[in-house]
Amino acid sequence: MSTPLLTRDTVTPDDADLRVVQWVEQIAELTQPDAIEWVDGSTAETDRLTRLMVETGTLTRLNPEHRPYSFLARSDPSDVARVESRTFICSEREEDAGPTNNWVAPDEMRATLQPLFDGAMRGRTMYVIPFSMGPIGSPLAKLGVQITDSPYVVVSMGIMTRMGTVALRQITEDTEWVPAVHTVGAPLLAGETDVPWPCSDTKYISHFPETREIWSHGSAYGGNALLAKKSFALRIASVIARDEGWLAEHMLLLKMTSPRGRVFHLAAAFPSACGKTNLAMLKPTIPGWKVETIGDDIAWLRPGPDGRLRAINPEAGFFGVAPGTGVSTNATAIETLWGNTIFTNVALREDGDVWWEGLTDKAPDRLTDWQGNPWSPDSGTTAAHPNSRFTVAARQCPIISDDWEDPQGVVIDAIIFGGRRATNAPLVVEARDWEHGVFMGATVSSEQTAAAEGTVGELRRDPFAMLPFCGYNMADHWSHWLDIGQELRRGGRVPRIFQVNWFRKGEDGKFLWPGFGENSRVLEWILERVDGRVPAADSPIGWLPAEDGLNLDGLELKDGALQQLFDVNADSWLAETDDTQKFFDQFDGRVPAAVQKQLDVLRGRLTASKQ
Ligand code: OXD
Ligand code: MN
Repeated sequence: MSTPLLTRDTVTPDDADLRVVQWVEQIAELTQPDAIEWVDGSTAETDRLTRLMVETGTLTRLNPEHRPYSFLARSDPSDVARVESRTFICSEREEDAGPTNNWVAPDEMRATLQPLFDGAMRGRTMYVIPFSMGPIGSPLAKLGVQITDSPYVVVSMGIMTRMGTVALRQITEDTEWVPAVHTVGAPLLAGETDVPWPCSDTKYISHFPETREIWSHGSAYGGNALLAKKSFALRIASVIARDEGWLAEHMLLLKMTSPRGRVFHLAAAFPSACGKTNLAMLKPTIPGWKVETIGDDIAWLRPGPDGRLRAINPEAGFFGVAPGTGVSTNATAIETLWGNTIFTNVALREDGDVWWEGLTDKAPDRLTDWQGNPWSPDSGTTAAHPNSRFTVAARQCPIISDDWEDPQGVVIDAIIFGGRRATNAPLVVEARDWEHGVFMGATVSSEQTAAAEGTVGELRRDPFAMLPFCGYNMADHWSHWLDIGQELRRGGRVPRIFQVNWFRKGEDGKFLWPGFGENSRVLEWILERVDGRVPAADSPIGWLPAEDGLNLDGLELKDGALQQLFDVNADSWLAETDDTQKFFDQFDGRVPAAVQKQLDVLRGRLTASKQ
């Protein structure tokens, strides 16, 4: 079936795979755009789209003297974060989505979406974005094609993925590719003028794991709309990974070189807005160590032919949280943002540059806030939205690692799970073995941040930091991790697993640990453990640094802080194990026996420690 649109105006690339062309025709017929553009990924194209968006008011060009080739976007105030309550996993069977996902049967969801997508792109241009997650041609990479009616999404996808002709050429007759359809859900009637940030109150971010499709309606913000990121690289990829024997995880990747010159690679999972970008770009405060960045959000990990766990960053850019990223906290990120950056929902300075809370210690006297209103430090509001973002190419990072695009992936030496916990969780603890590590991942809990809608500060379970991102039953995800562990064990090279918490607070409500660059001390301990160079002390919850094990040279901690950072209070831990049991009970018997056993062993150890 072909539409007049395609035959009349559209330049369909000659080498486009027929399945892609037919799908594009089908979506055009459904959504009825005014025009169709196949995105080639060229600079000229980005240039044209950014000019267009400056004209329509979607983007403001920043002062090129301060921020060359950079733009500010202000979203609609109703469209500022991922909407987890509107995110759906539409597997055939409810139990395959599991209790931590919103489930709707695929037929029912299709019936709901059909009228919403019908004519949804009227008055707009439909863009076709072929993209590769992972270096082009890497055996670990995967392909997708996103259709969108938002030029902001096109330009952002161009930063976040390898987009355009290079990716389209990878799709041939037998290649698997994931189709992703996105509309802002705001058709324009003839003569109607557009708003700078079109969106709709009717939001659906829907995933069909069996058919590996994504359909998103109503939002143009971040993970709701840049479908390569959370929707593909985590939700759909986690399902593909389960079926193919690998892992798609919400993890940063970094390379560390020790003073002795040994190179390590780490993968670390943290819930959203817990400082992943800061950790990925850490400036060590301890002499001799070097940190280089590979990725700040997502890792795809697969046991390699040599039996070792290898990982790639499937993304090509950073979509980082701006507030809290500052000259004193993450100077590397600030350097990365020198230009070629899209800022969304930050404040605008009078000199045409940007500002957000935490960028500098002192706020400028006058700003325009993220909603376009005049702002001063007395306004009583934040100038930037707490979930305001920067979108920038990873290759602009001054400490990007030379192996960040290694098509074979980097070998992982250690895996870290973290959360934002005011109490209980120690600064660092090492798992006894892979199974114990899987238990640690399964029981991560963290205080909620502004990255998604919800009550900021509320403690919630966030297993593997994947709560909003696992495309299948979370308990099956733990079984899959156990299987991967077995495979790695057969190869004889199992990475060690650790849990960290930079956010523990003392009785005065203040953080006990300075964080940021000082976290290098914790990473040093982790890597010295991997290297077999430092002893550890047994505890009911795992291996803690032995007395004087952590390098605290030159660091002034408050009296008693160290003891509080590692305090294991058996009673509050036992209360937490009760809560964990309740959490496990939700999964109707799908929690793997090995994970349940870890909980029972932990309870036994805690009880014994009281005697
Ligand atoms: C992100 C998130 O944007 O986790 O990375 O919300
Ligand atoms: Mn994330």
